[in-house]
Amino acid sequence: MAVLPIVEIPDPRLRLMCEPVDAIDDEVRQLSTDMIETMYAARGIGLAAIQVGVARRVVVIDLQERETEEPVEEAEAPEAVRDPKTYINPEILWVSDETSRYQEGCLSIPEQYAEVERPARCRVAWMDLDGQRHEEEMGGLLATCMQHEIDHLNGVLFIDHITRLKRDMLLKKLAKARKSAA
Ligand code: GNR
Ligand code: NI
Repeated sequence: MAVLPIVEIPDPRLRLMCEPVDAIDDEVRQLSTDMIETMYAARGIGLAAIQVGVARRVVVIDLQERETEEPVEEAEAPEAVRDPKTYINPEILWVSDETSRYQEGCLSIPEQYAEVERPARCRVAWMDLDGQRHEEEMGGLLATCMQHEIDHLNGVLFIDHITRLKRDMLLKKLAKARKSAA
């Protein structure tokens, strides 16, 4: 188990097209375990492998681990509410015409948020860690998070979905925050 460092913009690895996983082996299982631990440590609700520097099509999601205003001690986060899922080679089969808007954030673009419009529902196929194929129609935050994560597998970031003006403002804010933290 390991908390891995998270790759942040403008790291060019975030723009790579990630490679499908062809065999679920110990390496993929270890990657999944480390990604889940890293996601919880960073208080994210999802994580794509490229965010820890691995250009493979692996995603972990746990919507329970919502970001909160107050920092919660690791020991206080009840294990019982944790329900991490690993999605291998996730693929979007269908999206709804209806859209929804969420205030999105990304662990690779720290502490910057913007409203993103995406299809409200999507049908996704994936493989689990046992090599079992699944297919499910998703809505709500799961649909948004899944689309955000699958974007990562294709080198796409949420800032690619907002206007240039909003993107430039967000990147300026990030540069300023990094400068004052340095
Ligand atoms: O923690 C995260 N929160 C979030 C909020 C709205 C839409 C998507 C996300 S995913 C993000 C973690 C992350 O960067 N995943 O790639
Ligand atoms: Ni992200």
